[in-house]
Amino acid sequence: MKFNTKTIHGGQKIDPAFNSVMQPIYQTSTYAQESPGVNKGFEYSRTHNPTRTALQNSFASLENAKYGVAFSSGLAAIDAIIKLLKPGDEVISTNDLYGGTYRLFTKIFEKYGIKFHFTSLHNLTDIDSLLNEKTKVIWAETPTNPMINVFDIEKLAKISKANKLIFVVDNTFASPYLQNPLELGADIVMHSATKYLAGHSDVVMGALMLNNDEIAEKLYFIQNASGAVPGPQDCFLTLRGIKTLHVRMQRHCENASKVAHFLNNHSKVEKVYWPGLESHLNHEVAKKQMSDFGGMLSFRIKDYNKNQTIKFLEKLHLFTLAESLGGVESLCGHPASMTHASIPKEEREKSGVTDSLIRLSVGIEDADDLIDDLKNAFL
Ligand code: P1T
Repeated sequence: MKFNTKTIHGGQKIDPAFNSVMQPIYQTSTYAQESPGVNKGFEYSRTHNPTRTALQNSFASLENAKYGVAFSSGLAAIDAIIKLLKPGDEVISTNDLYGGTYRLFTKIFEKYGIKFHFTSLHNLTDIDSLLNEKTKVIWAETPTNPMINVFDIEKLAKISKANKLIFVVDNTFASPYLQNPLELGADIVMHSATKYLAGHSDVVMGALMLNNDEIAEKLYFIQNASGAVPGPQDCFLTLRGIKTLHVRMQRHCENASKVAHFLNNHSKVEKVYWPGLESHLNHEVAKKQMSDFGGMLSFRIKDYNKNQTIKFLEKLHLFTLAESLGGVESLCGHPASMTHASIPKEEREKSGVTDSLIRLSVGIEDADDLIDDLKNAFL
């Protein structure tokens, strides 16, 4: 099955109860048993729910994975992965990553004795210098949030394999439409399905996809034992969103390209971060591992300070000032005071998240209207 068919049919079956074409919302916490332990495979909805099972099958199909695991948010999915570790274990992570992921690592898991090293994953010798017998995981986002850096997944996978590590790729910004990290050697793919997968800014959801039987068994155990599971209504909404992922992504990429080129040619713009631009530091890697360049971009306006940057954002109308990304509507954000506020200033500035950085999630409206909105904000 090709990707554009998988979004609609991947892992899906006609529901046996009434042959409904769409997956029903099984809004139930529990299931009648004929006798203790004798049931139709469902006992309690924290453990299994048919709507969630259908979604997990869709997740797996999108990343060509054997297993899909659904969580109540992207962060809950990340939390489950780190729970595979034990005190003393170490993680090498990119230093350019979603602020909430950084907060979870440093404010929650460091307390339990897990050590996180934040470094630029571009420099493979930096990784070498951090590797030791306690290292268990390499954690990469690509493209990164919010600097839109692109890391070479195959190269990182090689290092990870050579050192018997678990290599995790947060694939939220690309979506499975643009890249499939498992095929490039990653062990676990993670998504904030809140974003492109669900696609309509109406649900919070996390996803893990993987092929390894042993790790999958542990993650399903953690999913049930820790209990951060999504409800059936949210599973339904995500399944419904996924059915149009390919057409939405195509338009996100087209519109982002137009917006990126407009900004790149604007006399007041200092720098645009979008991997489709030849000037992007990792343009060649992006061309190699992504089928297009995505709907997320960041930029800076020449000589703007924090106040001027925020005023610019306030002047936008079609780009709504909001957290999140990946929905059909365009959003804009100020990472330094919004999505990345939980990273200390000194730390975030090392990766370029300064007060003048603006992040755009380019939606699927008419690109001319989006560009007009930006033009007006420059006036
Ligand atoms: O919000 P949640 O579904 O829990 O996902 C967390 C998450 C994980 N990874 C990446 C790359 C993300 O961007 C996010 C969430 N990000 C935002 C809310 C944001 O505006 O960047």
